[in-house]
Amino acid sequence: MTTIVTGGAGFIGSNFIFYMLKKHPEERIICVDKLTYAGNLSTLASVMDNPNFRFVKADICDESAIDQLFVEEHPDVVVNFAAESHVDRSIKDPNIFLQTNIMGTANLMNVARKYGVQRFHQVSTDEVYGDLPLDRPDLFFTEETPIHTSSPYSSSKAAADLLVLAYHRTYGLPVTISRCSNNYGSYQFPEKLIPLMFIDATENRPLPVYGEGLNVRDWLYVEDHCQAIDLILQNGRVGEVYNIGGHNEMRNIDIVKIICQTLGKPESLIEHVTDRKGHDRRYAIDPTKIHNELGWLPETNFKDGIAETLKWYQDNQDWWQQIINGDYQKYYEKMYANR
Ligand code: NAD
Ligand code: TDX
Repeated sequence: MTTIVTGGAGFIGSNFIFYMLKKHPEERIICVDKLTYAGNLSTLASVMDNPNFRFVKADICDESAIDQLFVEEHPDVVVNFAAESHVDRSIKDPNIFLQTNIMGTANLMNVARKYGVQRFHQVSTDEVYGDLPLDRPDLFFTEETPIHTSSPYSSSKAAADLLVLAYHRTYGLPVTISRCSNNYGSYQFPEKLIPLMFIDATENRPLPVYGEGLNVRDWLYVEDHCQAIDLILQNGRVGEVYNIGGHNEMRNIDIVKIICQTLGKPESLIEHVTDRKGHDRRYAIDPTKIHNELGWLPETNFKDGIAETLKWYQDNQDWWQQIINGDYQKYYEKMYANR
């Protein structure tokens, strides 16, 4: 069995590669990654010498590179993590999101159709459902919830999902889609809430909470997401969408306070800044389908997962120092100055 994992030098893709090489050591994994600002080859250092692993630097939009790879590797499965993934960047500059997230997915599927695969799995997001009101804790996203996006990022992911389903219906491509809630864990790029607040707090800088900080996200430990995708690859029904989430809703402000407490930093570092444009209020996944059909349940509770994650960032300063010493400072200036 040979699986192509796109975007494997990023946060969730790298964790998925580690998970798969450990869980299925007999299977071959080919990581395809363009190494954008979010991709980091050092993340994959521990598996580079594994004979069942190969890294290929390529853009998923590059038809000839992807075609050539299929000729060389005859993959059975494609798992598409590669994407522009940060909502704030999509608000500043949407175009690359349309290119990678929509055209890149179409390009991968065109090549997969040409050579044939057992499965094309699209890693999607709960953000395609839009948001839920804060005063209706009884409402959740199911797989039947209409697509109703807010940001250029979520719209590009929704467009890709529709294309994936169309390739199944029109061409019979054997697809599955997973729509997961917010992930946290090791190797997450520090533009996202938890690692960003960890680094700012560590360096005694202001913690920029958007608006009142009352927006709610449904947090899932990254390894639980990886396990769910593995189950979908093994036993998921072709043509189906599976929501992934662990009923762990938290307000942003409470996450930031946990980070302050864990690091022994004062909450006076918290600074309420101008809200994100079009900011989704609440995400909350109903994971009944994946639980009933595939027996999936998250294994890591938030208390343990966040402690583990913050410890990982404390123990792996080299990993994030390398990032914040590069273009990251310019990004931070652009995104947070005068906010
Ligand atoms: P990330 O930004 O950390 O990693 C994305 C990776 O894709 C990087 O390694 C980058 O170099 C690579 N990439 C970008 N454009 C590429 C291209 N054109 N060709 C090849 N590689 C390219 O993202 P992440 O947080 O790991 O998210 C992975 C996937 O999971 C995305 O599809 C995202 O939409 C989805 N998702 C993320 C979350 C979350 O909480 N982070 C939740 C649900 C779904
Ligand atoms: O500096 C910040 N201050 C702040 O208050 C940042 C970076 C974020 N926030 C808020 C905005 C959100 O309500 O924290 C919440 C989480 O923000 P992000 O980490 O940017 O994640 P989110 O926008 O919820 O999207 C994430 O989950 C779904 C991933 O980035 C997406 O790729 C995924 O699809």
